[in-house]
Amino acid sequence: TQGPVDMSNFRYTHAIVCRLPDSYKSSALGLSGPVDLPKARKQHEMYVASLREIGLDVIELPADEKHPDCVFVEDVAIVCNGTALLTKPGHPDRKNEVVYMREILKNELELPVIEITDKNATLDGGDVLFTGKEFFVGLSSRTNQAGACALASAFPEFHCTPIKASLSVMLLYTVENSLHLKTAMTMCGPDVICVGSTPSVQNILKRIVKEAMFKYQTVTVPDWVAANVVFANGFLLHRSAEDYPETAKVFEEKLSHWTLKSQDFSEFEKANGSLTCCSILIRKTRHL
Ligand code: CIR
Repeated sequence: TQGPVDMSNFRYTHAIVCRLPDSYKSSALGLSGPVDLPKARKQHEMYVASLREIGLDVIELPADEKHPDCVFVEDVAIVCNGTALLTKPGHPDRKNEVVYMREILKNELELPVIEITDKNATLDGGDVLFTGKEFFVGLSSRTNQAGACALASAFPEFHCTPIKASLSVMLLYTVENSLHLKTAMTMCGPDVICVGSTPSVQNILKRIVKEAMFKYQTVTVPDWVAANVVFANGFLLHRSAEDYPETAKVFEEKLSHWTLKSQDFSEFEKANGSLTCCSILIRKTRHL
């Protein structure tokens, strides 16, 4: 049996985001279609506004033209339990995104920052699913076993399980060369995993459930990309009915006990970006 629902690991005080550089339009990795930059900026503004409405102090990093993907801050650091782990981004073009992030985490947020020393390790934050009780790490084109080990040793208080992505999903994504575990599943409540209905994603979920230390419920949505939601402070930020009507319906039917906030995110999806990608959520117990 489960204990009482524990919300504490889904309460946050701060969020780090990064403004969108112009270079995103032409040079973001894995672009699948032409980006409407003004529309992307509007979507990002709405996203930041939502984070503020959720009650977060939002720290905005300036756009970094040299790093077209810098808007996807989730990949460069994992913050949990008051500690930050700076990652080793799996794509060479993104490695130096950690430089800005280190500075903010240390100097502005005054968090202890752990660096990965293993030269062979690669780790993208998008592959790290924290359930509030344990970690799952997707082994992907961006994240390797050594990266998963680095995560495990940075947060020894939590169990950490590496999960191999299934072949079909790998094939699907090798094209874009960007599979992140969290693109396909995220937490949509304490002990509740939101996941797409496609067989390949369900296959990954099965492995997670089998290896998990704790029990989880699931909410299944028809559009697997829209299973990526931000759950924070009792709010659920999800893809809009305009982007994914069928999935938005599921959220309204099954998750209306949270305050639902809907978000258009088409221009970020074009570069394999999802809702969680664009922020790092932090809980500071002590006020700055
Ligand atoms: C990349 O390929 O790195 C970016 N275009 C997309 C990163 C998405 N991040 C994420 O899923 N956490």
